[in-house]
Amino acid sequence: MNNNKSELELAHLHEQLRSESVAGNGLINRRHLLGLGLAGAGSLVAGNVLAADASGLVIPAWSKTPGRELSGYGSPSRFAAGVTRLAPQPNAISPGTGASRTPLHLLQGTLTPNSLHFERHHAGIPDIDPAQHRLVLHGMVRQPLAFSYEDLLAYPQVSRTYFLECSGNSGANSGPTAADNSAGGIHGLLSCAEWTGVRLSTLLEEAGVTPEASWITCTGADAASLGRSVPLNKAMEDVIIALYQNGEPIRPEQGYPMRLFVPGWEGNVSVKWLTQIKVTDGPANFRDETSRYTELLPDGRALQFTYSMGVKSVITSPSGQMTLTRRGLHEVTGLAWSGSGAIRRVEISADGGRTWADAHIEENQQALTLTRFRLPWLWEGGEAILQSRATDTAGNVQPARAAWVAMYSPANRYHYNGIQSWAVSAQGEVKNVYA
Ligand SMILES: Nc1nc2c(c(=O)[nH]1)N[C@H]1C(S)=C(S)[C@@H](COP(=O)(O)O)O[C@H]1N2
Ligand SMILES: [Mo]
Repeated sequence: MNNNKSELELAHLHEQLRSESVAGNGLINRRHLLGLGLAGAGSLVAGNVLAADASGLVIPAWSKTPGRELSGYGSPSRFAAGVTRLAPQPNAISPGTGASRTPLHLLQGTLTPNSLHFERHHAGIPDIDPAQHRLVLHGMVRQPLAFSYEDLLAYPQVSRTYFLECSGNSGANSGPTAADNSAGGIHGLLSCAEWTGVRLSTLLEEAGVTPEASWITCTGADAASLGRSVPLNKAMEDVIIALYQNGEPIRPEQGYPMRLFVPGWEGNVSVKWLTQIKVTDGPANFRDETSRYTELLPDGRALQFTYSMGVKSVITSPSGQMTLTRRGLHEVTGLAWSGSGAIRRVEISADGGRTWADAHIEENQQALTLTRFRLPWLWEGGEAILQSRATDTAGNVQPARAAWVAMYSPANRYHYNGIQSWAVSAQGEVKNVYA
């Protein structure tokens, strides 16, 4: 291989790219990059021009003998064994209580594999026998009903793709110092799946809600008896009793055999292992909507029933604790979402918010799901601060961290949706910073 030639060629391509920048510090026009064709883009990504040589033609061992047997339930390649949930040390008193996070920085696309869906349990995962489980619908209804799992499977079902986010997600970034952590470690109480189940409105209509009713209160069958209240209009609008997740029966971690799924709202409201729905004329004021999952304000008052998740985005690559090992072209990519609609726009900055460029997102994004964004970035070994800023179809714009912090008491950790800043050092090390 002729290295001089490749370096010259590379310098020429970088020059061309620089002339097509869309914002400061190396953000590149994506259409222009694609216009360079495979030769240009490919050599930039490889970092040099690859010359075909005989080593590429050697037949590897795995091509010479038949591979292993089939299996009943698939698992990832052993070479991808590091792609796991980020689980903390188990709680000594109650090992099933706590949270594990989705490794957002190790995944692509927008759907979370079921095995990597984040977990948040207040009293472990109950081992529920669907043949014995019941969902009771009672309270302000003409006819109370009790459904078995089999009963529910016989109802008409719908499939919808929705994100699920814990309102405690990203709470670390509301603290006084920026934690040294990965994108998943900070923001991984976020997942997205296709949920299939029965619309709650179907069951409420069958039971016959009485005119004075205005809320439902829902309880899980776990030892926490987690309960949450939901206004009746939301319950009738798009809430489902989810039975399947990405096509297979919902996992025990996610609420097997059934969970409430409340699209766009804080994860805590989507009661897992759902066993009771009571129709009422007011909220129950459960523990998780009074002492927890309320937002303390600077004046000491607290917000209650902050249901919808704010507009938000995070760059998943390059992101915290990664190291860029070569100079040249990289793709900045990440996820954006909102509880108030679809994502309309994501902007990216590589200079700490001084200049911004629109990232590429696919057209016609659906509401209440994850949106993947991408933008080419030419990193030539300088320092950078990468940020992303999302706007939703309702016109909400993701706030700067300082603007978010100013709205709440320093003690509040819920509903953090400030802009994430990743600092890139001249050595290519990427770190969480407050910018
Ligand atoms: N019954 C019950 N439902 C529950 C919980 C729980 O501990 N028990 N955790 C809640 C919280 S705080 C969140 S963020 C979501 C997490 O859902 P997941 O574990 O499927 O990701 O479930 C909610 N529903
Ligand atoms: Mo949560």
